[in-house]
Amino acid sequence: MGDEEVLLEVTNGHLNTGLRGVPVGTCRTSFVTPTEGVHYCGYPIKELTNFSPEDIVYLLFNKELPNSQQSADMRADLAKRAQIPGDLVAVFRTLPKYGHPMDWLSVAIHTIGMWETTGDWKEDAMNLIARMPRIMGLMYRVREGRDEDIPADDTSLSMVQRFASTLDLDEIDNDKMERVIATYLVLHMDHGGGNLSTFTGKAIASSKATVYSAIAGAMNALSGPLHGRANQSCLEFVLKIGTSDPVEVERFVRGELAEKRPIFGFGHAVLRSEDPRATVQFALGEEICPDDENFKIIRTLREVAPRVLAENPKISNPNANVDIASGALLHHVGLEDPTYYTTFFGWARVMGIGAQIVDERTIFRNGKGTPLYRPKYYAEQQTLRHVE
Ligand code: AMX
Repeated sequence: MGDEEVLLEVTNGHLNTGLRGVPVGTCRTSFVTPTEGVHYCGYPIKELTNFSPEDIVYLLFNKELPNSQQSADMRADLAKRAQIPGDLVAVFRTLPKYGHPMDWLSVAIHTIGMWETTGDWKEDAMNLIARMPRIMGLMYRVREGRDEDIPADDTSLSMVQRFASTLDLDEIDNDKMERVIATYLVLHMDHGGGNLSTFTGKAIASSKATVYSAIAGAMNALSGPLHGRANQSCLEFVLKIGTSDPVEVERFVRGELAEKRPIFGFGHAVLRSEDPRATVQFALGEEICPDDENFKIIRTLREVAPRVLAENPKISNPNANVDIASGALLHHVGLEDPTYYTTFFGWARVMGIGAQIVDERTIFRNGKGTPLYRPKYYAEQQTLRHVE
């Protein structure tokens, strides 16, 4: 597009709408279409689900899928960067256990940034990505009061295996857990340039604050119930339904709508069909836990809710979104407390947001980087006056 091309005529009606639909910039890592959902560097997400999270990190930073050597090099690079440069367990021990895990995650990222920031955008982003599995595992353990005898971090393992081995839960099918988390990470890494947490991270980085400050801020944005925390609400909603009987589920859905409460896991601002990320997770659930009670509930919801929601013509997309299935799958593999679910979303987004920050700071505008964010606000109800 040429510099003079008109992209949008901004009217009064655009004000105070949260920049909805207002063009702001460009994004090299992903885009979202109403029918195919998110694409990473051009690839529809459903074609990427058999790649490892490490390979998708390579894709987001290099804009190409890795060959086997590049894939091995990426793993070796992450292993080299993995060690957390301070005693995170000691910091976690000082935090209130009732604090939300997203707040713990944000504190952890900020703290690591205080211990060590190189000032090089890509170095810092890659260092943080490499440390996330251990941060996640330690957060879980300390918050659950399991802060003794923590296994050493075996950096030769994959990112997901490092998390699972730090967590070290008894009576868990580790292979299943790793499969669910790896799929989860790949599906959630990036979602265009304008979602709130990504936008927030890039806005903070535009002040040349550190990657750690920018991503801690992005995690705070993600923690809100209208953004990342929807996945926590979704499983809480499924647990509340408590039955997979279609008649009961339909009664429940209608009751929630009558009370003006949202049907979690359905609807989307951009998509106009079922989110492929939901489709992928349903297929995974059919394979690994078709008889799980929560999975049976979401299977029924997937049949019932779109039909009921479609009765309201105001609802642009009555179909399942990404959040419908992830909670049931995480619950099935032993991660039963939904208050942690947004931290998995955060873990995934550290990779996408990290890649987007690196693009904005080091590539855009011929390497000069996007300038300090400064959208325009008009004064409202502020007539000029003077102190008497
Ligand atoms: N349940 C009940 N009402 C819904 C609904 C749902 N699942 N989806 C849409 N609606 C309502 C909206 O609240 C809105 O009502 P209003 O006019 O009274 O404000 C109306 O239908 C039109 O909404 P829309 O244009 O179709 O969608 P939107 O862009 O305003 O909202 C979303 C999108 C996701 C917030 C909405 O579909 C919703 O609240 N879904 C349930 C919560 C959920 O699953 N959130 C996770 C979304 C995925 C994600 O981003 N993580």
